[in-house]
Amino acid sequence: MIRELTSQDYIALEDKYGAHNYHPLPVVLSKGEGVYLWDVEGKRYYDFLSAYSAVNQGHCHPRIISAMTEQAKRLTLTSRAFYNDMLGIYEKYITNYFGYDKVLPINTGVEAVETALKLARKWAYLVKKVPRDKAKIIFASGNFHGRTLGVISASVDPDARNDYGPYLPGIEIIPYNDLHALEAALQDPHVAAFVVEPIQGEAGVVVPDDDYLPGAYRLCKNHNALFVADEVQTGIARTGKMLACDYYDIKPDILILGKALSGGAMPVSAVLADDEVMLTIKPGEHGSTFGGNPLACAVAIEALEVVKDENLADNAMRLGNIFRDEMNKLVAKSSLVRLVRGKGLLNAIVINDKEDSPTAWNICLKLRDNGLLAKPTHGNIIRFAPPLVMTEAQLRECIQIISDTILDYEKQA
Ligand code: IF1
Repeated sequence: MIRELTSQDYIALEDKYGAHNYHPLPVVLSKGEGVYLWDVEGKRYYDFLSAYSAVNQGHCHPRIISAMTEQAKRLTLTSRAFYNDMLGIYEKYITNYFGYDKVLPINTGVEAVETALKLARKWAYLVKKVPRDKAKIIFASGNFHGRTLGVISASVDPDARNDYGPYLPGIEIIPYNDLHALEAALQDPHVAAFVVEPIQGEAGVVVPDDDYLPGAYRLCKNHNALFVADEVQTGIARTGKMLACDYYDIKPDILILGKALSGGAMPVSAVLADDEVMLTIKPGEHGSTFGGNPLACAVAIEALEVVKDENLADNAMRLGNIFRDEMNKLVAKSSLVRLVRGKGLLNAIVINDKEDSPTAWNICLKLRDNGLLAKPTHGNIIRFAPPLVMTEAQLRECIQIISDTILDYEKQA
């Protein structure tokens, strides 16, 4: 017997049979197209999360889905035990796109970060000549780079970290947006790399001072350490440039990409570097069954083509400026919203309430009721990151929804 399940049924299934490692907003989605999502009851929403910036190109972009299905019918996976007719084409395409000698293709964001850490250590021992097992990697406090044991060892977030010890050694955590702290940490001659998000996503879309990233890059150069940019979330047009680092004209020694590299169709990530770094890893020393699979290659090429052909970086820049201007008007009108910050279409509003109060969560429930999906993050902050294919008219409709919802909430509180 087939019977229609309701949202409540689907939620109950996840609750009973799935691990409880998430606390989703209660909405059950079954369809996506462009900037829109639909729940199982058929209600339509504007997506203001974009799967944490993975669907920059919009849900189910026809060109990406077409590239995916065409390739899926031909060849999906060979492993790297053999060559295939897509990988080299993709490697040439993406290295040319971002201006690097080489790429190491892998799957999830955190695997790409792990790859970067391994590369940095290899480079430290083989090129910089750091004594064996002494290499150190510097991270910024408030970072989010994923969920592996290696990466959470660099986290200061108790939720990500607690009761997972012992942690990876060879890590130093310094304050974000603090060049003096970085300069002090770089005095250690064993430093392999400094790993940084150009904008900290999980910390609540924290944009550093304008001189921070170029200053950090220069300090790394002066102290013979690699500058590693985690652009898993900020990259691929999200912040109004192809890369957030493009705002400062800096080219990271190691660039980490993920999420929107596939437009959200499947996990595809990449680590880009020049030969001096990339060739320190030799055959057999790193890899993954699915890394560089032909399906991922076809999808990633198309996803990157779409970003260029549809001028998504320019659109993100233009719409982002409108969004922050309008949110600043809301800040002036509402005592509930303390400030808006961000770059391009990676933005957040800070709610004027205690960090542990449920206000941001409750506002997100009201936004959902009013047809817009966003997610609160730590410290009473709501992240706003719609797909970059949004039109100005759609954005203005969304701004209206957000403003009305917040002013309404304030009246009732
Ligand atoms: C989750 C946050 C976003 C990332 C950066 C690497 C990764 C991420 C800069 C790892 C992943 C995600 C993962 C997701 C929540 C989410 C997130 F709220 F936790 F901080 F986007 F803002 N570097 N970020 O942001 O990529 O391995 O997941 O593919 O539920 O963990 P991944």
